[in-house]
This record gives sequence, C-alpha cells and structure tokens, in this order.
Amino acid sequence: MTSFRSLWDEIAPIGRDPGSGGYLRYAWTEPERQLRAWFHTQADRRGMSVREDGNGNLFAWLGDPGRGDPERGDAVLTGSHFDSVPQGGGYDGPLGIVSAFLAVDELRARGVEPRRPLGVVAFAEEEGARFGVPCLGSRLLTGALDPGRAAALTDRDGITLGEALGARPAGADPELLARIGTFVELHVEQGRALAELAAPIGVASAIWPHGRWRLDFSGEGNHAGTTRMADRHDPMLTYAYTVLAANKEARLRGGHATMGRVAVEPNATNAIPSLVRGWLDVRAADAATLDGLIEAVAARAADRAAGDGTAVRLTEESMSPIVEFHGGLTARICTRLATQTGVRVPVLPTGAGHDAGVLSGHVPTAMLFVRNPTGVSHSPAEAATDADCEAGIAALATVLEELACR
Ligand code: HGY
Ligand code: MN
Ligand code: MN
Repeated sequence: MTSFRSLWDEIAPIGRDPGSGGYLRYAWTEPERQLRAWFHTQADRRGMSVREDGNGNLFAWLGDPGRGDPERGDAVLTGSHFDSVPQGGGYDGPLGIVSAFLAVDELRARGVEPRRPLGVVAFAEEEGARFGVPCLGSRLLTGALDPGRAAALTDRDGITLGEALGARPAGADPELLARIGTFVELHVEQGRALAELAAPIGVASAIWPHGRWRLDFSGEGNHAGTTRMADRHDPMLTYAYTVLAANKEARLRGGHATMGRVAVEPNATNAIPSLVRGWLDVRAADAATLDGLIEAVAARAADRAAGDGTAVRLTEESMSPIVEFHGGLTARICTRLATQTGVRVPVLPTGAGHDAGVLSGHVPTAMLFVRNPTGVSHSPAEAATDADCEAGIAALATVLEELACR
C-alpha cells in the first residue's frame, strides 16, 4: 500500500517557494492545475470516477452518488482543499485530500467494501487568497454565494473568477447535496491544543464566527517635501491608528483581529497617499462578541478619520456564522475511534474556517484534526509528523468504515 510519505512527496514540490519553503498555490493557477491533475491520477489509480460541479470543485467517487433514493442521501464524502494563502504551509488543505485517498486504500487493505457511494472532494479557493471570498467553492455549491457575484470577483491582476474558471460558475447543486449523507474533513490543527494534550488526533466541536472587511481610508495625496505636516490629510495615519485600535479592541474582548494585508495608492516614497486599503479579519467565540468587536473598530476608525480630515469606508467581504458540528455524528465518531484505539479523542473548537463549516449547514458534518507540533499555520512553519499523519489516515479510515461500510 502507498505510504503517506511517498504520496506526500508527489505533491510537496508543487507550488513551493524554494527560498522560504512556503506555498504559492492559488486557485486556477499553474501549481493548482498540477494538483488537480494529480487528483485525477489518484482517482484513476483507485478506479474512482471524477466529476467537476461547474464551481471548480473536484469529486472522485467510488460508486455513483446519483444512484439510490435521492431522499435518502447516504453518500459519504471526505476531502478538503488544495489552495494556500501566500507563503502558507503545505498541510493546510492538501493533508485532507492525501489522507482521503490513502484512507480509501486502507479500507481496501482492511478488506471492507463501501456499501454506499464514497467520495473524495477538493474544494476550490478555500482560502480566498486569489478572489477574496473564503470557501468560495463550497459556498457556490451550497448556494451561499451568488454565481453572478462570484463570476465578477477579481484577483490582484484584474482577472475575474469567470475568466479564471472559463465560465460563469454553475452555482448551487441541491441534488448533489441531497445525495450526501455525511461529510468529514481531516485537517492539520492550526494551534497547539493537541500538542499540549499529547494527542495525535482530535475532533472538532465548533468553528468560531468570523468575517473579513475591506477598509478604504481616503485622504489627500500630496508632495512629501512641500506639504506642511499641519496641512496634511494623510490616510496612512488613520490606517495605522486603526491597526492598533483593532488589536486593542480584540484584546479587550478576547477576540482575534488581524490586519495583514494593505494596498497604498500611489505607493510612492515621496508622496502622501491618497488612498490606503486595509483588510480586517475578525473572529470571536460568539456572534455578539464578533459584532461588538467590528463595531468598536469601525467607531475608532471613524473618530480618528474626523481628526485626520480623512474618510474611512468599511465593506463586508465575507461573513461566516458560528458552526456547531453535528453532535450525533461527532459523538459517533468519538465513540468509534475510542473503541478502535482505546484512547478518548479530544474534542476542541477552532478559530479557523473550513469548507466543513459551510457544508455543515446542509449535511451532517464533522472534522478530524491532526496534531501540529508548532501550532503555526498560514506560514512555512506549519508542521505535522509522518507518524501523526499516518494516525490521521487510520482514524479517517475508521470513520469512513463506520459511515460507509457498515
Ligand atoms: O482563514 C481561515 O480560517 C481558513 O484557513 N481559510
Ligand atoms: Mn487556511
Ligand atoms: Mn484549510
């Protein structure tokens, strides 16, 4: 049977920055096209039929999800995403897809045949790193994102999603969703909870609500040398103040606020900016805290703008409500894993968004986490040991055996 390391080494070089070790795997770019080709090869090797859903999502099926009573959706789906944030780690996303194919192999090695359709999925543009909307593929599939809005989204080079995809996205596919009975996503943990618990595997309980806003700070572009300080309306000041205010307000509320992306016009050393565009990522354990945090940041930014003689405009780019994973499915998975391994599996929430969060509004959904000794993610420092990844594959195979083979 193919080992984790040998399959992992097939994709590890794809989209990797040799200088930093980080990954540059953006949706519908060359590295991701190579990963999609790899997906087809893996499916072919396993006798799985591949389908695209017109939204950029790839599905490999053992058995036909179209078979059987559409009212009794019983197909079992697992998988994750290929795309990365700029300079992201290699495990965030691909680990769930590699593990899914190897779990199919493990089921065969155990001599168990699925009694229901079993699928592996690669969702498109989960990070939103190219077109700005996270979980874009799963949002389109579930109808959470309008295909027209999606088609018009542009990347930093002005290319639209419609041009990248080569067509207007197909949008919601309620018939396919109706045939899926459960979805399970395996993902590298993006924190150190499992490391601190000395546990190689965990199960997700919830995903924090979170959202992304674009803040446009506009002021008066002018000459850096001839404009007196008292006469300036410099949006960079308002922006800088807002970054500090967001950090402060998050700390006060126990939430998370990040302003990691900025664009400046004209972005010249000797010119006072006319426009500073900053993106705010806000997360909190509950909706009330999240709402309070974004309101506080908006108020602080507006106050400062009044003093600077600048203006600030907030635009919500995406919003993800709290996700409580399916209690019965999660309990069933924990019980099965404990029986199989003799060890109780920790159940933990996460502040990271996932396609599983989007699917969970439509299909009973669960997540498995694999220990990350550094706890770091969205960075080349993201890590997982081969032993823990093998444990993840065994756990996923046990879950799939429970859901699809009994
Ligand atoms: O941003 C997130 O939470 C996820 O990694 N897309
Ligand atoms: Mn991510
Ligand atoms: Mn991810």
